[in-house]
Amino acid sequence: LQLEEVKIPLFYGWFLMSPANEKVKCSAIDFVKTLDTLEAFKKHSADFTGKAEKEVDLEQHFKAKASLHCTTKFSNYGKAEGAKEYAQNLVVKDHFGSVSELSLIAFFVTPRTVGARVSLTKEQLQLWPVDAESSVPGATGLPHGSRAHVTLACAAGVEAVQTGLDLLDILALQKDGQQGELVEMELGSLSYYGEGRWMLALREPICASACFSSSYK
Ligand code: 2AM
Repeated sequence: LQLEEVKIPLFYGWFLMSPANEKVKCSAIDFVKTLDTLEAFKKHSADFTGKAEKEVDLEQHFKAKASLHCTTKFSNYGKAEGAKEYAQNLVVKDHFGSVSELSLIAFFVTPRTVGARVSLTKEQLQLWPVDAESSVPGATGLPHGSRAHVTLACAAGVEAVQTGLDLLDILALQKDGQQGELVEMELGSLSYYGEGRWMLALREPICASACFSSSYK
């Protein structure tokens, strides 16, 4: 048997540890269930169903993710741009296997995805690729780290990569000064940005322990 060259993973990220993983999943389910009962949401259910008056069962609409993480670099086994440089970055090597706290500051829902926005610390930002935002049209000018998120669920046929794009889309609307309808909830204030886009800014951020590591599948 010959030793092969070390392969670059599919992606790097912070993987939520137990019990944080379960805590975040439960909070997300609670939020989605509550959202579904709100009059403000029902008024716009056509964004999800395509038909006026037809209600949407959000729990049916989405398929929840089992193990949660916040992707830093999607390397695609070395095929993605900058994958090799990221793997060789000393900060990445030094932090590999380290545990830190992720701060979840908002939940968001679109007809495609459910996610949690992550606010990265200065140290965590060192692991954030320089082009994570600038590589997305429409997201130029958003601060480094804006795209950081945890994918909680996707609608049928939707790939997880969509969650970060949905987040950037909402942040670009916020930056343009669009302040949608506001609904005060126990967890924080909920805003509607049109086309089925909702964001709940959490009154109290959710803290989740996570391990910086990589995944091969
Ligand atoms: P996510 O970070 O929004 O969850 C494996 O596919 C992981 O890498 C998923 O968690 C996924 O999305 C993320 N991912 C897939 N393709 C990506 C891409 N092109 N850019 C950034 N992240 C990607």
